[in-house]
Amino acid sequence: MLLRIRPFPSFPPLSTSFHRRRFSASAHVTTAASSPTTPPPSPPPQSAPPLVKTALFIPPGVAQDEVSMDMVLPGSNIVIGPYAGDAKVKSVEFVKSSAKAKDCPRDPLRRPEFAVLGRSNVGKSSLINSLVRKKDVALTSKKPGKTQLINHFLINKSWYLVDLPGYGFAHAPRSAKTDWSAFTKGYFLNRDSLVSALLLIDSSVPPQQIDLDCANWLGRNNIGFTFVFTKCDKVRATKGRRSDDNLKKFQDLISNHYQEPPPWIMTSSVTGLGRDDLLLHMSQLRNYWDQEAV
Ligand SMILES: Nc1nc2c(ncn2[C@@H]2O[C@H](COP(=O)(O)OP(=O)(O)OP(=O)(O)O)[C@@H](O)[C@H]2O)c(=O)[nH]1
Ligand SMILES: [Mg+2]
Repeated sequence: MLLRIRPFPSFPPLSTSFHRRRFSASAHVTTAASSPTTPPPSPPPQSAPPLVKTALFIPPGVAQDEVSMDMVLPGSNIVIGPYAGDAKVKSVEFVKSSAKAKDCPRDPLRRPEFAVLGRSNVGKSSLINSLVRKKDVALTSKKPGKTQLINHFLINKSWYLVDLPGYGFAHAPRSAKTDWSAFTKGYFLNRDSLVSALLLIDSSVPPQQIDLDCANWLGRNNIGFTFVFTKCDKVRATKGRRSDDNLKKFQDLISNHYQEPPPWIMTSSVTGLGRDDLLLHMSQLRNYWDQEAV
């Protein structure tokens, strides 16, 4: 069963409230976890909205009023709950490259899978290598369009990571352009072992409409996803285009579109930022899916 995130049908104008709400939420929920010597923060005004409910991703098995900040993964809005389990990657095997959705592995065990998608060059293959702690399990390149097929990797003989071709790189050579609509959409619409997508967003560039369109398409088709911000090591690297500014702008853009906030997490395949936390988040999605699938 997919963890469904319900989008609103279209994107309203940009709002700047998301970060304020999120950090207020943090202060609010910290109350539950404060030590006895710490003076409690003043209570929110009576009219304050239920902040925790609107900003954090609260997984199955966690009641909203039991959330405390020590349950939130660093650099993310993701609360960790009782379904989180062993997240260590012990083995990885390349299984198959498929040119069409219908050629993807048919697994009699129906082992769960996570699809990694995003614009060309966003860092999909690099993220997979980072998650499995190997340099070249998935092939990476400075040139966009390196991944042209749907590539399945089996992790710990129990679940799959799927590397998908990128979308939307206008300057890619013709040979590197993939008809993402016909190709990858077919995968998403027909893969009943898909637990969730990881939608990668390049934090080193300002928000791109095509990423918002992709998120909206997933939402409209009831495909659960996590926003994974990549290249977060590039914070402050480029003048006027800081990663954390880009990230905030992106979150502002999406903040009003979801009844339940989608999970998001900051990562870097260069420094390993977010790697273990993302694996932990995936373990809770997977374990919940396993239980529901019985
Ligand atoms: N600084 C930095 N560079 C990164 C990171 N992740 C990926 N890159 C670089 O970005 C480029 C593209 O990475 P890939 O992993 O091949 O990107 P992709 O999304 O798989 O690209 P396609 O297969 O073409 O769609 C490479 O030069 C990587 O070294 C990161 O976290 N930080
Ligand atoms: Mg790739």
